[in-house]
Amino acid sequence: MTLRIMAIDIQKIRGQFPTLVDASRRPYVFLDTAASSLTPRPVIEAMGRFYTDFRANVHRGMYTDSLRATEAYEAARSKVAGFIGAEAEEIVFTRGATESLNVAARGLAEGLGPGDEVVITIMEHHANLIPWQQLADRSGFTLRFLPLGEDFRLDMEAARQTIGPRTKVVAFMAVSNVLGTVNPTEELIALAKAQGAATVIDVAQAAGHLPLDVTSWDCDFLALSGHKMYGPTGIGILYGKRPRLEAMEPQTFGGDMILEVTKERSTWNRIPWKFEAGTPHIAGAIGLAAAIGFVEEIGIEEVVRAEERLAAHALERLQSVPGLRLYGPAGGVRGGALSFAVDDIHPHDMADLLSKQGICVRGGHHCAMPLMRELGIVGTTRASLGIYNTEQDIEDLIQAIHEAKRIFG
Ligand code: C6P
Repeated sequence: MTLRIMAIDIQKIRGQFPTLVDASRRPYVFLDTAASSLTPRPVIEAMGRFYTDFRANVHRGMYTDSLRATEAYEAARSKVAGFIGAEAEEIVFTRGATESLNVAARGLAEGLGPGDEVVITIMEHHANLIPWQQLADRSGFTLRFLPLGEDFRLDMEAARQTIGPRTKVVAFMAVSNVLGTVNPTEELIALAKAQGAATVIDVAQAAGHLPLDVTSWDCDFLALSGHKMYGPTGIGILYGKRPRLEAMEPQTFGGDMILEVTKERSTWNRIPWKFEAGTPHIAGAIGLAAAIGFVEEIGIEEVVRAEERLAAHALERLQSVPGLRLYGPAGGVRGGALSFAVDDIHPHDMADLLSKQGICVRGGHHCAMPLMRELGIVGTTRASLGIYNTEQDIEDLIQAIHEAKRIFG
């Protein structure tokens, strides 16, 4: 079945998502894709087929179901590779972006010590901050932060000053989960490469929303989660450039990641399997491949266009609410995370009042506490967009915010 119609048919897309078509849920307006997207039927069905048709472990059995499971699992790896412009061997399945970022950070920190610097941004999710903090404490390297400049975007002048000869790693998010800011990925990679520094890109909020191409970016590592791009929870990937992965020691030990084991010592399997100890999330990988298929059916360019249009509309509508402060770029290229505060209503109260009206948003610090401190706030209310959202969803949100204001008024 093809979902590609002249302009995309959002109603048809919505029909693919069980929770959106379940009338018993109404009112139900889902605006929390940045936390975790909804899952379309093709993904649920692909995972179901694994459990009903060929449920077996991978890389172990010689019987048909095990061979089918292995084939589907490795085909999923190839699908992910194609989606981001990589080779299949460069795709390591993980539990999600958090695990991927931890693995990349530990691997890169191996060679770092006092005098070396790792540069991240002030808007990072804790998943791309705490691993570096911990490793800096142990290894003695310095962690430096790129600040915000105008309109909640990175201060690139400061980036040019900060990324220098001591910089060994530049690790940053492509799109902010709080501000919706789209960071200048190519420019940051160029600054890092000019200093011979490694690059780690957190695309948790970009995957499924923007085109990704590790070959043209020429980055060293990239991390994403399946559940934010219409895939299942508990699965993600770490992309690592082949020589990087080959040079990196495995961090988890056990079955499947070895070549030869004696009582005294062990040798490692080839990449990517040396990083996948134990039985993997087979259904998750299959589901992730189906999610990529779902996005590709629509067409990533169409996704970008639809989300940009809706984000522009949402910004305009939000800014029409008296007393609403927006935390994020007010226009231009941006992602679908729309953070705001209204009067002095606490973000948790706002999220709760919206929830009572059937609107699903997130309130709080969004795992970005240093950013909140920088902004001088405890948190925001965040509405975030996915491919299934409509102008009606935005209208319902605006009405619900007015109602919350009235209750607090
Ligand atoms: N952000 C949010 O509500 P995991 O939890 O491993 O799938 O993803 C972590 C992560 C890493 N980077 C970015 C930019 C993210 O947005 C997230 C997850 C969710 O904003 C849950 S805290």
